[in-house]
Amino acid sequence: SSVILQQPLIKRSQQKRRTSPANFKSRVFILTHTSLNYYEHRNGKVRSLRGFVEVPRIKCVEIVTTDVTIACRNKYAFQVIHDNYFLYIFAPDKESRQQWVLALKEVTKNNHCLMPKYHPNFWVEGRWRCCCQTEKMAAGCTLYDP
Ligand code: 4IP
Ligand code: ZN
Repeated sequence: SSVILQQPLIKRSQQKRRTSPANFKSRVFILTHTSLNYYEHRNGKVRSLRGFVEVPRIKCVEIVTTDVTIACRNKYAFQVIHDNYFLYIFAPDKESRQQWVLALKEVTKNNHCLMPKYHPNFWVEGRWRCCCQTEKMAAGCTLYDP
């Protein structure tokens, strides 16, 4: 499948296990019509696939609006929600973030699993910063515009 967008961005670990660290990694993201893949970058070459999200599994793609301090050098956050995971990705500037969000919305617009509502802010210290709900999987508080 042909490449729609490719750029080094920073991602936060998705914390798939209770014991997962909440760390940030610089990865080369590649979007195609079928998946969003992220790779480790080595010696100026894109190498070793670290993870991927299949396009049909994506439920929501949106900017994160927050006052929370972002602990990595890229300050423009967006979210890719898939299955029960939240993939937070950090772009170096607003333009890059906008490009990624628009491209991801375009490839996912006909997905059957799109969420009616999402959380525009982060989950911090046991609650959603947007709506204060204390259940991580609680329904979103803001209408999703695909
Ligand atoms: C890893 O930390 C990396 O952040 C992984 O990111 C991440 O996987 C892991 O989270 C996390 O434990 P260490 O390298 O310090 O072990 P990457 O795959 O980009 O290397 P995700 O799922 O975010 O890709 P878990 O929760 O998946 O284990
Ligand atoms: Zn919320």
